[in-house]
Order: sequence, then structure tokens, then C-alpha cells
Amino acid sequence: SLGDNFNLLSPQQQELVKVLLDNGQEHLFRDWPAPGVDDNHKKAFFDQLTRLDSSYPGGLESYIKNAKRLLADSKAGRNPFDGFTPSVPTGETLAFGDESYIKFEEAGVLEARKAAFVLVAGGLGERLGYSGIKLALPAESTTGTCFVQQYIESILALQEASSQGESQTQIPLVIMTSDDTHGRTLELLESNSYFGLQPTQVTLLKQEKVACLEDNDARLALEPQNKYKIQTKPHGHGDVHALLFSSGILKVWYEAGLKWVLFFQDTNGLLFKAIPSALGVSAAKQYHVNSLAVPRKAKEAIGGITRLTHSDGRSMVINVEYNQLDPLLRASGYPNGDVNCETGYSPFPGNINQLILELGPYIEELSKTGGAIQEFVNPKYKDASKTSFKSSTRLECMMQDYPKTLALSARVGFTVMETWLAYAPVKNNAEDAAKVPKGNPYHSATSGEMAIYRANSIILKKAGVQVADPVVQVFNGQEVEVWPRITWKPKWGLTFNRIKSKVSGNCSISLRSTLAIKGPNIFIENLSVDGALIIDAVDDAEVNVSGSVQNDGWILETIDYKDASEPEVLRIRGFKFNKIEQLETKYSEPGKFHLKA
Ligand code: UGB
Repeated sequence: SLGDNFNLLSPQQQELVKVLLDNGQEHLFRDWPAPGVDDNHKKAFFDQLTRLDSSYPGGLESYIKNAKRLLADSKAGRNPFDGFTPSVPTGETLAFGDESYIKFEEAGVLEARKAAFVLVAGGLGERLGYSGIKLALPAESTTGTCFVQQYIESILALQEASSQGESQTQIPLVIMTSDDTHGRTLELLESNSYFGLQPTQVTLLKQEKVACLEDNDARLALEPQNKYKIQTKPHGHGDVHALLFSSGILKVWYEAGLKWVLFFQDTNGLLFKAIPSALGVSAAKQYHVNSLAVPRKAKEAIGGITRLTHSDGRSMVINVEYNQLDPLLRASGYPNGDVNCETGYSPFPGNINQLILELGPYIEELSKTGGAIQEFVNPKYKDASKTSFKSSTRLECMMQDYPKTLALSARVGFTVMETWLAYAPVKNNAEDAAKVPKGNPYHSATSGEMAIYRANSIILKKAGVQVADPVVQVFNGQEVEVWPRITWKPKWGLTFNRIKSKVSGNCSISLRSTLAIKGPNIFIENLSVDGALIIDAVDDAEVNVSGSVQNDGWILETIDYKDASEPEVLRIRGFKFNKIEQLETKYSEPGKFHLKA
């Protein structure tokens, strides 16, 4: 036991030990040798304990108490939704390109000067099985732009458009990392000059893992081979609120006049197409909380936005996580659980975890809670007696559970967007994606990339371009729609109005075509593309493109994810481009140019 070791501890360490002993953690110091033996290990152990204590709101004592309560509830089989009845909530539904959509989109762009962005990127992406960090993964392989570059260029485009010639605002970006992602995220940003952001605009906040629990009494679990180390696991994306609060950055933003905080995830290549209009909705409806949603397929691995009404009269609109929705529905008068209704979709909109919070009320709430988010525990029991676990567990929390502590008066809403426009995450590896039930989205690198081409094609079609219809092809066992490979820089196509102002006359793009627009002031007029066209131009180069592009283009070739001779980033897509021929032009000087193909 601790014995004489105790006297060698600092007063703070002694205090922490007392708290731990009062909370049933004697086993942590069992078999400790006398002072003089293993002293370095003991010091490291206390360093870890101190870190675990200071990174959790309320410290280890709160963590253990919360764990005891949640483990007892779990053992008793207590339903976390006890007393609540689910029903389908009503929210704002947007249709891309119609009058109200355009109004919201333009309003949202102006609002963006008062926005700050928060990207949660602490997840390792175990389901995807990609060896790099997800932010470094190319969103599409036509230009090879990785997710974080795509995000940052979108923020820069918003920054420029919302400043409207006035002295430019600098939109801040926080990235939440973890031990799994921190170093590589920083390196990616630094080696790419922050993709154009000022380094001072970016803040990395690293989340700490939490202690694992070995039994229902919430005894902290030690590493099997090392009695001086506590096992730890990630606590979930909900940590972002406590981290933002304790960093003090929210106050800085508030004092600088900011009004909105936009949270988003690591691999959704479509997301920023939906941001301006959703922000416009937040402003028009004065929502304290606005969650972005898309129509959800039953059993899809995204949470369902649900109205929960308690028998005591309380009511809230909240995400019910995908693994909880089915049991909740079955227990409350929906005998078939999570199933599609006559529309072919679940009646509960799917949460895409893009949250827009109004900063003032957010700070007020966090001042009360410290950013602590309702947690849950998901132990894997050895048997039905639920007395022991197969392996250690830990408490977890989710960022979308933030509204659970809000007062009834809070304005909590959601905005449903079309899936093709707003949501195409990359989460599943090829093998798992191929097993997704037919008709449900794959959420793979294959579907994520194809969704970008589809969205851009549909948008150009709506802007009046004749874009060829897609064909269905199979890559890595997944049936996807293949459209012409159209990409553009966020600065070129920030909103539908801006896109429409850049295409005119009779334009057409054939199915076998690739079109990459890499400059903000590229105007397309009476252009037909049948092949590959890549136009790169600096901001001050105004380029008018017309005529007919006809070449052998970039051929889409199938590859197998098991083919080790191909690079991993291509294997996980199941295809690559054979770049046979293209028209590629680059304008590096300011001026007016005409490209007649
Ligand atoms: N993340 C962290 O930053 N830290 C962590 O400890 C864990 C994750 P996943 P999940 O819209 O697509 C969420 O694993 O949790 C980051 C919603 O809960 O990709 O299964 C991580 O880096 C669900 O309701 O997703 O499901 C990533 O950026 C639904 O909305 C993000 O958190 C679903 O996402 C999400 O982590 C979705």
C-alpha cells in the first residue's frame, strides 16, 4: 500500500490521494514498494493522475461519482429516456436553389463575419482503417485536395465574401485534436502554411483521454502489465465544449463581437455547401442551437433528431444516437422500431453533427455547467448477471448532447437539407461499406468522392449547364452514381448566386469529362467540355473560357482495395484516374484573359 510513500507527496498529491481513497480506489496503491523503489514510475503515475484530474470538469472525484451512477443505471437496465415519449419534430426544410434558399444563403454569407468555426478531429477513424489522420485524406482525387484544405479554403472564401470590401475580418478556426491526431494535424498545417489562414487564426485544443473503469464500483483500471499506469480511452467529441470553455477563447470571441460558433466533423466534403444557408436560418430564426440534418435512412449510422416529451411536461428537440433510436421507438409504441416510412426514409431527420450555436447564450450556459455534457457508459458485460466486464469501459459524451441541459426557453431548432448537397462523410472501410444494406449510404471514400462530383454536377445543371446524366458503376463492391468529375475552389462557387453569375450561354459537359476550376474569377460562356479541362488562375486574373474542349481526357479505372501495389488513398476508393490527355492552363499574373478552346 501507499505507506511511507504518502509523506513524500506534495500537498496537492496528498489531497488527490485522499479523494481517491474516499472514492473506493485503494487498489491503485496496492503492493506499492517502500520509497526508494520505482520512484520514477510512481512520479509518472502521479503526473498521469494529476492530468486526469485537471482535464475533467469537477476532477476525478466527479468522474468516479458519475461513473458509479451511470454504471448502476446500466446494470439495472434503466432506460435513459425513462418517462420521455419520442415524436417527429418540425424544423426548417430547405430546397437548394429556390427563393428562400437563396435568401438564407446570401444572409448567411454576411453573417459569417461574426462566425467562428470549431472542427472536432480527435477521432482516429477506426472504422475507416486509414493509416493517416482523416483531415489529411484527399476529399477527391481529381485535385487531391485534402479535407482540411477544403474546409480552410471554404472558411477563407466566406471570410472574403462576408467582409464586402471592408477591412477584412479574420474568421477563427479551432481544431480539437487528441493524442492520436495532434502531432500529425499540426505538422499538416505547418507544412502547408496553414492552407492560407494566418497561423494566429488557428487554435488547436487537445482533448485528453479519460480513465477506464474495471468494474461496477468504478474502480479505475490499471494497465495489465504496468501497475503505475491507468488505462485510458477517448471520452468522445462532447469534450469540445469543456475545452472551449476552459481555454477562455469563447470570451475572446465574444469581446471581439462574434455571434456564432459552428461545429463540424472531420470528413464531410459537402459540408460547406450547406453552411451559408444554415447560418442564414440561424440568424433569421434567432436559434440558440441549430442542428443540420438530412433525410435519414432507417438504421443508418447517424443519430435521429427527435422531439422527446416527458410525462412531467418537459420537452426537447435532441439527437437520439443511432444505437438508441430503435430500442427507444420499440419501447414507446412503435413496434417495428427504426424503419422507413412511406417516403422511403425514417420519419426522424438524420443528425449530421453540424451545430450552429449562438455565442452569447452558449457562454451563459457553459458558465453554469463548465462545459460538462451528459455522459453515457456502454460496458460489454461478461454475462447476464452484469457483474463483470469483458474489458474495461469508460464514460463517453457527444457534442450534440449540449442542448440536454438547456432551459425550456432556449430556442433549439434544426434545418433539413438535401443529402446530395450537404452530407457525404468518409467513415467506413471498403469491406464494411460493401456490406451496408442496399439503398443505405456507404459513407466510404468511394461514395464520399462520388458525392462531390454529383453535387457539383447537379448544381451546374441547376445553373443552366447541360451536364450528362450519371451511370451506375461498382467500385470496391459499392454501387455508386458516376457523374462528370467536376470540382471547383470554394472561392469560385461559394453560393448558388455566385455560381450562376459565372456560367452563361450554352454550356455542356459530357460524362467522360473532368473539369477543375481553380480560381475565383473564371467565367464560363458557351463552353463544351468532352475530355479534361483544368484551369488555374490567381485571384486577380479574370479568365473567360469558351469554345469546345475535345481530348482523350482522364479515364476512370477500377482498382481493387486489396491491390497492395496501389497507394492506400486510391485503394480505399476502388478507382484511379489514368490521365491520358487534358487542356491545362495556368494564369499566374493579374489581368483579363480569354481562353478559346
Ligand atoms: N471525434 C473527436 O474529436 N473526439 C472523439 O473522442 C471522438 C470523435 P465519428 P460518430 O453525422 O456523421 C457522429 O466517430 O460519433 C470526432 C454523431 O454522434 O465519425 O459515430 C471525429 O474526429 C452521429 O449522431 O462519428 O457519430 C469526427 O470528426 C452522427 O451525426 C467526429 O468527432 C454522425 O457523427 C465524429 O466522430 C455523423
